[in-house]
Amino acid sequence: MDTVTDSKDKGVATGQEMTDGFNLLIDALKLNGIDTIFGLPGIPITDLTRKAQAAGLRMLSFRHEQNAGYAASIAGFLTQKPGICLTVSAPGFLNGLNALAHATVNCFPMILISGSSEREIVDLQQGDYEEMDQLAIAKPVAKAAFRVLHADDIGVGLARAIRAAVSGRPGGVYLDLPAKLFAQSIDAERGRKTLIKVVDPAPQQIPAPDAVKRALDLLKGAKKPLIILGKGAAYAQADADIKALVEKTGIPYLSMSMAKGLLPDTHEQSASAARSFVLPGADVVMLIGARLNWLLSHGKGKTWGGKGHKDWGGQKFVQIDISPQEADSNVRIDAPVVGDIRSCVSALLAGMGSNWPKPPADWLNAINEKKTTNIAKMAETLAKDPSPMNFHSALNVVRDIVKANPDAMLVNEGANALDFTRSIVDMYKPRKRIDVGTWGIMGVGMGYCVAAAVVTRQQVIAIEGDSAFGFSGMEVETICRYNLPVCIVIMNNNGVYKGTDVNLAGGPDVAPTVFVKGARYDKIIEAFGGVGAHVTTPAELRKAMEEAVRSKKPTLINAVIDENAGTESGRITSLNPQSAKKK
Ligand code: ADP
Ligand code: TZD
Ligand code: MG
Repeated sequence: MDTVTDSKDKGVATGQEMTDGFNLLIDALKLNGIDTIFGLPGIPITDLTRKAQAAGLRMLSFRHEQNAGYAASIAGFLTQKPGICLTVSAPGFLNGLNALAHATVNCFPMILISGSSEREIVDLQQGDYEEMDQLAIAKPVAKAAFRVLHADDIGVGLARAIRAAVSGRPGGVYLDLPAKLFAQSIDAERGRKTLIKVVDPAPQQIPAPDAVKRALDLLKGAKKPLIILGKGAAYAQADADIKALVEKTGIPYLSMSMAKGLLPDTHEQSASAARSFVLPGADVVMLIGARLNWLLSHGKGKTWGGKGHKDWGGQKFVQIDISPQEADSNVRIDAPVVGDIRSCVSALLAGMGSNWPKPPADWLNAINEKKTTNIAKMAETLAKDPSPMNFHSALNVVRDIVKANPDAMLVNEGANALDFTRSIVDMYKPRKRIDVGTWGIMGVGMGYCVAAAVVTRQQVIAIEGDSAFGFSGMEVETICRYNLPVCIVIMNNNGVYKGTDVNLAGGPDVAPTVFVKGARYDKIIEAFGGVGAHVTTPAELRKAMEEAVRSKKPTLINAVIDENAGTESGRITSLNPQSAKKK
């Protein structure tokens, strides 16, 4: 804080302690336990980044705001505290906006704080430097959006942003801070009094007893029950209770991508290896922090045993979710249990009593049979050592490395590189797998790596499609600059989905999905002092990954994969529109 000594300049008594918008914002963040900012400096927030660093906040500077934003969003998921992304006005704000929308869609708590230009000029559209009505643009993709015009409202502004981000269903919040605000000078004592330490930002939401009873009655009568764990369950950090519930019921479970590891994928009740058997076969399904969106085929259609894509399979659903509006969004929910997952799960556990019946043996046996067959089939495929290397033989190595390092964070994006990794690489602990999320977006990779390394202080392993990596590849410099323990493996099949497409017109340009053949992504990290490795066999990949984990040095491994190995869009080929058929 500055002490004003020149009374003429400030019009206040000599010796009066003053503060300003910069310092109030930093103090408000610190007061609320926020210790890290992901951002990119420039007008009007350059000094904010410097002062935040000087005040003891970890200020992580990125090369593009989108990556800083994705980092903030996943930091929110991992910590239950809003991840903070700080950007400049108009273009920087827009670069961060993608991540804000991503946070909202994925239910991650995040606050995008952007500097903006002056209201008077913006509202009259007089053409200020980087002029834009950012608040209006943020609103449709944010859970909430606020603007602060006076320094003594900074405390309230941040408090509102924090509450909006983490309470109820978490989401992305926008906080608009016009340039003039930062320099506003106010009496320090008055300023301190305006700050708010948010009390109980994400209040418990206890489910209604009759909702709990309804759910338990339905589960008790089930002949073929199934539990689906989603990333809301991972976010809730109620790991022990969730494990206790799953084990006490004896019900087989599926983990959605980012819920993998909540219970180990090798758990005897895991039905992942029998997914296409249990979804259509189940009679009662309990969703815990998972939405019936496209990732679960909207709860109907062939995946669920329906005949056409609009047909329900006849399952009854229990849905545990904090959002009262989620139930019935796609199909009928017979027993909604609305509340926070920790409270709901412990209420269910308490209501189950001591002699809860295990599910019928014929259902469990049928699942185990399928599992055994499918796991044996997969083992056979993984044991092959084809040349060139394919996704399976490469991921067999990754699977072993992750097994040996169960605390490592796994970042994953791509199409085939995503789908194969999800199904081949087992996870052993909660919140270790972070990926493309609800939208299936490319570009989260390097931002997630930075956040995962900084927030968890664990080794990070990123399995990246060569296309996916390109969206955030420049952040390799950021990873090297902060010397983070990140090992990036690029599954290089020369393109989007595969490298073998041809130009339908036969012209000189290559097909839209094809990249430079034999690209050496490993050279990129060498430019910044990291370790590059170029590997063509599983043995070489193993050696390079082991060395990366041992040394903890920033490492990028260019793993050459058979360019024929992938399929269009990986597992979701069917979502591509087909050309209209001739009658
Ligand atoms: P997945 O993609 O893994 O299936 P989704 O993102 O679709 O998961 O679903 C997550 C759900 O979890 C959302 O509907 C969200 O409202 C809910 N959720 C998030 N946090 C909590 C919480 N603490 N308690 C209860 N539900 C939560
Ligand atoms: N842009 C964004 C932001 N997100 C997307 N999902 C896409 C484009 C479309 N897309 C996919 O859905 S996967 C993918 C793109 C461009 C890249 C797949 O290629 P890859 O992975 O090299 O990353 P594989 O292993 O070759 O399939
Ligand atoms: Mg590829």
